[in-house]
Amino acid sequence: MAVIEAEPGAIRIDVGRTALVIIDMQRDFLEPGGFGETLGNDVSLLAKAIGPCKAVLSAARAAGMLVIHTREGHRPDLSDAPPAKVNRGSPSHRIGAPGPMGRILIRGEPGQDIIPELYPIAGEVVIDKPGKGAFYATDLGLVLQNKDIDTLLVCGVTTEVCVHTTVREGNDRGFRCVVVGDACGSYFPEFHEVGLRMVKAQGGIFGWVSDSAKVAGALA
Ligand code: TIU
Repeated sequence: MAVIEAEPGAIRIDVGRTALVIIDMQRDFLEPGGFGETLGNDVSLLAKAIGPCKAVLSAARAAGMLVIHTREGHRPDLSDAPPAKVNRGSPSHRIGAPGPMGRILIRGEPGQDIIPELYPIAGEVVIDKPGKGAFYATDLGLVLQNKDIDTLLVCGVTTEVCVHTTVREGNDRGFRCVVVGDACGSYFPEFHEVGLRMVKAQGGIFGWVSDSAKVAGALA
């Protein structure tokens, strides 16, 4: 058992029933020269989350916790990509178009893979997801059920998009979700701040918000 200091209140976790879920820490979203930067985003805003993610990942590995990494991406033939998603934005920046690190958001391309700093090791689960939420059209729920998980520690990018959608999905499925605030990031700082506030408002309507030092300290 461990107690994590968080808002709106401390949460007691069973480490054996808790999973660390790292959302979409992919090269195309985070690295200078990647697709995210090509769109005009300041990727340093996301890079701030790498150190805190690494600290939580190290603590989770040391504690023997289940670690799950997700990657947003699609099949090369785009058969799992909704036309409404593919047709968004200018043609040169669409899913499947050639990008600076391979075809944009296509599984198997270098840019779609996880950044080296947080690369999965043997025994960790990698979930390829076609949507924003990590539960949608994936076997994440099955993995969590089989491992008897009741609590998720959630990190990654971006706070208001894929992190938020996953937390909302997890909350509706009965999982207690603890968002590690400084281990998340957004291209829009105000969305990051408000996104975190939305999780913990109303007595923790979607879950809890903590930070990497508190989580790592609780797992030590
Ligand atoms: N992983 C994730 O959040 N995917 C996005 O497309 N995020 C944006 O903020 N665009």
